[in-house]
Amino acid sequence: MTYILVTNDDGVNAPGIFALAQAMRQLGTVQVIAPSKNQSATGHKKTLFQDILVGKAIWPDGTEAITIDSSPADCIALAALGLVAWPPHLVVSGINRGGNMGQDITYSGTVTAALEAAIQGVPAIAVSVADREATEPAAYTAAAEAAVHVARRVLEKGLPPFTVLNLNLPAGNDIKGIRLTRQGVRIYTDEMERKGDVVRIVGPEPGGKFEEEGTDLWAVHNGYASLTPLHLDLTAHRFLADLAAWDITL
Ligand SMILES: [Mn+2]
Repeated sequence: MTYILVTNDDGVNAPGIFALAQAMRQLGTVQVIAPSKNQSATGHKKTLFQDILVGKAIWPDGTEAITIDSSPADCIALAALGLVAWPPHLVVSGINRGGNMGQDITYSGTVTAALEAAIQGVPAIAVSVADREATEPAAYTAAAEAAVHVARRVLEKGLPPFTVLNLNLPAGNDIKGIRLTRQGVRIYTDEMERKGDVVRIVGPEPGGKFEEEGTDLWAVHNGYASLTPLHLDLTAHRFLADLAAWDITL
């Protein structure tokens, strides 16, 4: 029996993870292990030598989800350490409320949960909808079905070591098709709000260089699902030769 672990970063009660877990049951048994509250943009946070509270949430459909009072990466790390049955055949993270494209990926708890699975040797997919207004499970229907299509292939074919798939969907349930893409370039328009010693970073959903055909941002901006393979090796391989020419010696 195929066994799939589902997590997210929006928290166990977010509509996206409910839609994702429901859809993944088409492929096998699903275990949900998710942050107890919203952990968006917490990045690849691992909690060491600190207490972490474990709990349980019961969804309206009867699903018993394990909750972790910490990051999405901690959910997967703890799963791999035996908090739930391990290893699954697949880890799926999402469906995130808001796209995870361009430089979003190292901020993203959705993507870093998938990267943690890759570190633990399990194939993983991160799934996001580029719509911050998606507040109902129905807004995730098409994304969940797209995730099932991709997951079915990953279960057949596997993934290379330290590689995950990053799936992003446009808003709405009318998707033109899927494009294999590379990571694009986000243009953030964050602002700082300040009240005395208290500051906040705020900003709208960032745009990007949509004219760069072949990128994740381009595909989603043009109504396509975007599927990008990501690798944990962040070495700037193309810069290595130039760096050698600096002739650094000690
Ligand atoms: Mn999120």
